[in-house]
Amino acid sequence: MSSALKNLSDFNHTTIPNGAGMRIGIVVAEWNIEVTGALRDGAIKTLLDNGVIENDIIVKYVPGSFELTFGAQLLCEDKSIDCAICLGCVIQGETRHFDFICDAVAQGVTNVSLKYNKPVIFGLLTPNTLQQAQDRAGGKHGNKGDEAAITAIKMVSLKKG
Ligand code: DLZ
Repeated sequence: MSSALKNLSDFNHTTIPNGAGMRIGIVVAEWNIEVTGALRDGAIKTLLDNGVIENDIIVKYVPGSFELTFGAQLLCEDKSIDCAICLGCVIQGETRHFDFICDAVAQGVTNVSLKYNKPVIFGLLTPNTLQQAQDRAGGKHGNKGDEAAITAIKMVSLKKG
């Protein structure tokens, strides 16, 4: 996996805009909540560390990753929200469920983003094992929630110009 070569929480190589004044929605899948809760916590801490204030972080929950894009759509309908971050974890199983969910989320994130002209961030872990997920949710490869938060700030800054 490419993220094994990169720490998802290492942003030393990049300039991060200040997030003050940005209003960020986060939608969290409840499936694999021990992983997605860690992604959420990482994202919130990273937003706060980079200037977003607590009142401007709106967290919503959906049952599973398949529902992330509808959650993102609800957040994007709110004119005060600049960006939606989708956080989920789909672990490869023995059936094709994995492929259907991952494909639907990837396509749905793109569709919602273009429909509302707002950044929608793809914070979906797609590991083969729970251990690989934990390694990327505050473990040895960092936290994809941190990466999603930095991407959100950068994309809102890009849009605001
Ligand atoms: C059904 C299902 C399965 C098998 N696996 C996962 C998973 O690994 N991660 C996840 O976020 N959600 C999973 N789900 C639930 C679906 O995302 C969805 O909530 C249900 O199919 C209901 O639409």
